[in-house]
Amino acid sequence: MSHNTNIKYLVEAALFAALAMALSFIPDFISWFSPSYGAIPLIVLALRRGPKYGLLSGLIWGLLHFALGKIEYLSMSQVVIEYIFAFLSMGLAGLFSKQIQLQLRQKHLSYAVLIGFSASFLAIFVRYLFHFIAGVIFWGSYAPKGMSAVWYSFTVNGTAGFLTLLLVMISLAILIPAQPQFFSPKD
Ligand code: 218
Repeated sequence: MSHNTNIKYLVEAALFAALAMALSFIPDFISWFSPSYGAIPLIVLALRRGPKYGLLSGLIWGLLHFALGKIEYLSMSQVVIEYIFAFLSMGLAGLFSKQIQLQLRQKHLSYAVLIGFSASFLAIFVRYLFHFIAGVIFWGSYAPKGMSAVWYSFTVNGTAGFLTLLLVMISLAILIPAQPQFFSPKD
């Protein structure tokens, strides 16, 4: 890989993180159950460029929350779990990058979409597992009277994670067949 391509990949990772952050400003109509719209560009970038640039992009997306003051702060360890580890794990979708590109080169669009679904499931499951754990440890006192911290965190983060997965799967089912070359770039 030449020096120039490395710079190009870094710029793409930063651009897609910025796009994900911009989408994080969409107002939430259904309060805490809201899906994470930024997961769409982040997972697209991870599938396009692989785990290294995907994880970098996820990390930048998480760090942008600090720069723009969009942190829900309860404690130092809570913030590290929810804004570093959780957002970083979105890049795990990139582990499926080689597989999706193999299928796309062979024009197997349905297989490519299924691989995209698997990548999304992995990334979003791990991210919301972090939010679930943080929810049990740090957000339990916000549970309605009589509701356990585990059940409260599971319903809140399970719903948000499920809606995020649904949103990303619908997006990939449209984007991969429409723009296969974007997921399998020549350089
Ligand atoms: C029960 C509960 N409530 C709130 C949070 C915090 N949380 C949940 C999901 C996503 C994010 C990142 C910003 O969108 C945060 C901070 C929680 N973990 N659990």
